[in-house]
Amino acid sequence: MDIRADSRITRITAPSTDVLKSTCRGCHGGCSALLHVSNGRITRIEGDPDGPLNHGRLCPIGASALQLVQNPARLTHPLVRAGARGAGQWRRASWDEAYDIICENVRKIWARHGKEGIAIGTGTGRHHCNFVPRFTNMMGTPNWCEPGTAQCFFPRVNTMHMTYGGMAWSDYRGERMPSVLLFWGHNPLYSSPDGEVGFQVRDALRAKPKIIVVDPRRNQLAEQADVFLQLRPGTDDALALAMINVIIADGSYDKAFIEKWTHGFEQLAGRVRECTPEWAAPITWVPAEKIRAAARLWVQAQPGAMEWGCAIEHTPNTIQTVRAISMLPALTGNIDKPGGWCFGMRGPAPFPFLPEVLPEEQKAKRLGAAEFRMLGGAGSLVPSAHIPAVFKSMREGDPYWTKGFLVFGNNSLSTYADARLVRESLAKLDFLMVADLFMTPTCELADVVLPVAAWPELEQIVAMPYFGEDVVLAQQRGEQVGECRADENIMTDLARRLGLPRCEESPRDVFNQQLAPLGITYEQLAKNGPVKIPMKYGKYLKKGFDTPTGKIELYSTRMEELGYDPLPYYQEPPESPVSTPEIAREFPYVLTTGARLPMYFHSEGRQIPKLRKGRPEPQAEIHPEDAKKHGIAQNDWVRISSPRGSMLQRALVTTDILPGVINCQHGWWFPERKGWDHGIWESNANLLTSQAPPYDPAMGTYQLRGLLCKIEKAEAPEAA
Ligand SMILES: Nc1nc2c(c(=O)[nH]1)N[C@H]1C(S)=C(S)[C@@H](COP(=O)(O)OP(=O)(O)OC[C@H]3O[C@@H](n4cnc5c(=O)[nH]c(N)nc54)[C@H](O)[C@@H]3O)O[C@H]1N2
Ligand SMILES: Nc1nc2c(c(=O)[nH]1)N[C@H]1C(S)=C(S)[C@@H](COP(=O)(O)OP(=O)(O)OC[C@H]3O[C@@H](n4cnc5c(=O)[nH]c(N)nc54)[C@H](O)[C@@H]3O)O[C@H]1N2
Ligand code: SF4
Ligand SMILES: [Mo]
Repeated sequence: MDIRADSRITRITAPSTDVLKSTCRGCHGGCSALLHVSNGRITRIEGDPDGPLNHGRLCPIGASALQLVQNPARLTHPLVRAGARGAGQWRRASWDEAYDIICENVRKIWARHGKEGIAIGTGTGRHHCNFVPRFTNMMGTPNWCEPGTAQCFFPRVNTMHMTYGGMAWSDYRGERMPSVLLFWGHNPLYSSPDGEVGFQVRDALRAKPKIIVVDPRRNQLAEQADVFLQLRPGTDDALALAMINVIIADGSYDKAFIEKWTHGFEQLAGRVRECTPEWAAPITWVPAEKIRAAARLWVQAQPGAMEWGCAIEHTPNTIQTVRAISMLPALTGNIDKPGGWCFGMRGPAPFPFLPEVLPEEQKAKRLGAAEFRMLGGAGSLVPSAHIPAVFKSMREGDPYWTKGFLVFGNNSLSTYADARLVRESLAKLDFLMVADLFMTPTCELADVVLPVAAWPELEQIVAMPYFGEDVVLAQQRGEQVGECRADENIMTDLARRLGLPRCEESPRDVFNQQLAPLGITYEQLAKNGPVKIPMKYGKYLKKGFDTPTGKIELYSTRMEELGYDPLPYYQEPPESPVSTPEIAREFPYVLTTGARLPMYFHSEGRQIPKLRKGRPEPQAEIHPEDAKKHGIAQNDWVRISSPRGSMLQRALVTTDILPGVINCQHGWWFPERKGWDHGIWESNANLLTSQAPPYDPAMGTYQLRGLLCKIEKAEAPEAA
């Protein structure tokens, strides 16, 4: 069917033809896009040649955005459950009726269980990600969560604030490109973002820098690398400590910079003294001489930029791993210098999260915050609740009941660890609301489902990079599909009906508050295009670093104050051939999950023909030696099992993966399948993962990579 002929797509009153300058948010966003609009319909979406970050390019997800907006499977009006939960029976409701039902249920839960009886859920950095913690504060509940936060980006942000007093980014904007690029558990050519960084990295690679890659898989970057450290998943902490050991033992660090601008170098040197490459080699499976070569190349080829990804945030030693890696740029002194690691210019005002409207006694009830203080307490920039604690409170009422869950954009059964436990938890709720673009398996479990606007159908401002904010861009509204509404507007509508504090402020008011320091309004930004704030280097020379000592804290006084180890250390993953040899006898392979694919954003995109064509089925990477042992041939179905569960993916037999390691894709479900679960129990990586302790002591992170598994050849699943 021609999806553009879909009659449910209605028109908005707009000039008969127009080209709107907008910003793609198919990922965390930042690529400038032109929306060609004719008679209220978008007819084409293309990269904006004037885009300061992408210069006209779009990745496959951005380039297929029209198939997202005008997809026949879109939710187009509110739905209210008309049968048992999960029975797939729905009736169409007006927005008024849907809001009435939501507010009635919220008030009932407030009366019985207090404001903390409601938790707010969301997903990773989409257009509305800042509005969610804001709405949570307005709702008077301390609890919001998303499957990222403790597992994604915030460990880097919070650790960088402890260590450097701010988030640093690789500098691709100055008079020179980096001479060495270190890609640590990060493949921006596929994952592009955290923003549009992928395109900037492509440009930086043209200047032929030296390349160091730390990854268990030989990805496209590793193929070009000068040094490729192919490590055992989950051992990045040991590797980083060994690299620091080499730089200190060689005496090749920038002595003047270390002396003047860092705190605790001697203590760090003491901590890593025994962490030689020979110590790290058997832990990481990386030969000692390669670790030395990488550390030396990093120092010699400066200025260097580091690109690090979520792979280092998917273990229970996340914070100390991130801390250790974060020190490599400091040791060379190439901080806030052209082609190095730089702090952003932070043009807009800080987002008004409104922590001030949440009463202190409510803050004190944030689930998990007392224990995980870098996630939910004083060590966090945007405090959130501990995921396992939220689900436990749904199941057991411990320490109190969470009875309502309002979800704005998350397919909970797909991306939280331990999908079965998530289902069990959601089943105990009195009320579940899910706002989404499509009828996901998680929506199918809800009481009310709200249809949301996709990025080309809404207004927003986006400042890139996150917590750097040098470039400020506008999203514009090109089309109205059905009765879809933007999440920001839904939150505002609900806030007004419930009489919440600051509900009088519209999303536009918030955008204008953010833009006030730039002296422009949303309208001007949308009309005139992105604002780029010129980079100033060496900002610390005047004001020091924004830490208690005014220096880069190799020894973190803030972490010490919060009760955590002020120096980084190695910890063996809790389930591994070393920690649990008895489990490894049955589950001999090290499992990693979720390495990004260019065509899918987590559990999204399976409905989009252009994208699905590229990867129609789930795949797991297996080394030929390992495949042979189990009689597994290319493209065979394989059952992958962990001590928690099992699932099926197709074998992608490749020498690109380290022998002994299995990498499986995450996010799989099959929107085309009938039945409420749409195949969510078949190929879901999070049937193998766990929400059980141990967690990262500071951040509460659970483990998505570096677990144990076994593989066997399997029959094709019936539905496939
Ligand atoms: N197309 C697309 N882009 C995305 C996303 C998406 O789903 N699709 N998701 C977005 C989100 S929320 C995030 S957090 C980012 C993530 O994007 P990245 O940070 O790039 O993370 P991944 O692609 O998950 O993993 C990067 C690399 O880490 C490797 N890896 C796996 N385990 C380990 C390990 O234990 N140690 C090390 N050192 N490496 C390991 C993988 O092989 C992979 O090559 O991407 C964002 N961009
Ligand atoms: N095993 C394993 N699990 C992982 C990961 C991994 O690597 N391995 N990665 C983790 C990481 S880093 C992250 S960040 C999380 C990501 O997890 P999430 O960001 O929660 O991703 P999804 O579960 O795909 O949920 C996103 C849902 O939002 C909907 N959606 C898209 N745009 C909008 C919108 O504008 N508004 C609303 N209301 N809905 C929208 C989509 O249709 C989809 O159903 O997953 C984590 N889970
Ligand atoms: S990288 Fe992200 S912002 Fe850029 S086109 Fe792709 S999905 Fe859109
Ligand atoms: Mo993420």
